[in-house]
Amino acid sequence: MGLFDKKSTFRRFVESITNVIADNPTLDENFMEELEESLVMSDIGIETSDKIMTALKEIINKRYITRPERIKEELALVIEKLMDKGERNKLCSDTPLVILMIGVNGSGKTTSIGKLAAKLKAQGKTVMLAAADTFRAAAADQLVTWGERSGVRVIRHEEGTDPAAVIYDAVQSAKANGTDVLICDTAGRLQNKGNLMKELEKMSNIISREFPEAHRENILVLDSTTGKNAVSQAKEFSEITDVTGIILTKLDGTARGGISITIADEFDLPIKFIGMGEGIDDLLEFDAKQFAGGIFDE
Ligand SMILES: Nc1nc2c(ncn2[C@@H]2O[C@H](COP(=O)(O)OP(=O)(O)O)[C@@H](O)[C@H]2O)c(=O)[nH]1
Ligand SMILES: [Mg+2]
Repeated sequence: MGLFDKKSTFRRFVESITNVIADNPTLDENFMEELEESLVMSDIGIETSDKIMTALKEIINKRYITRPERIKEELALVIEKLMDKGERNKLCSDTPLVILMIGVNGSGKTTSIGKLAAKLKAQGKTVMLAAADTFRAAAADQLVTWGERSGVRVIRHEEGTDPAAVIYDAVQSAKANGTDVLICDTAGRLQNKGNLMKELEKMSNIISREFPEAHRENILVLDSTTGKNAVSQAKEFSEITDVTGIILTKLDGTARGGISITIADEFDLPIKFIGMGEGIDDLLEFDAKQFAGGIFDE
């Protein structure tokens, strides 16, 4: 089996392009119009669809492509290019590293932290988690469970305490222990944008002040099943903080895979990992070539 479940992630997209090819014997204007329509109907934003079409037309002209069947292959290459952000697609490998995990409730932050902790540990790194989503006790409990599963320490406080205080303690502990990677869980209450911005800023300032030698990542977690909402969250979070990368979750349970292309292109945000399930091994490093190639993989 390939990267994606053929019944879900890119089903709609692939089916509609297959139909356009079947309905059009030649690569004429009609073909191009129907193709563009397919892109837009598959959760790919207008701007990004435009860009894809322009690139495709260029390739068709340059290489004298005449057979519609060739389009899938070329389309995959265009998508790969849009999503490939080079080194930025990789998680910073320098240590010490502090990762602030941000995103709205339910997007998959805590789960992704658990999976990432296990992955980093398997690479031989020492990892610590900070339960700075102090809004609900259940959130910290959930992180502790993941900590036990992957065998990493979790710093937590009482429910309702200042999340910045958790960050402060976690940073001191990470420094004292020479921890390679500290991953901080946060509460993503986007409905109070001003407050959230202040909270994130405060946490960020504490890390910079107390741990200036640490490398930093601010990773935004987006639930791909929410479609256009994920796109608007990418916009809103990039406005309130410096997002260094994306984890796109639940690609296993959606037919809206097209959203990934829009997010990567429209905001120039590198996808670093994709979530393909709820299990500890279901977080995959993003690779543009493998990803785009996987779309049309039979
Ligand atoms: N199918 C699937 N479910 C996921 C994935 N990532 C997270 N989830 C589920 O989404 C729900 C919310 O995740 P959680 O980590 O609690 O989100 P948070 O509120 O952002 O911390 C949980 O039921 C997770 O098991 C994924 O990649 N695939
Ligand atoms: Mg959580």
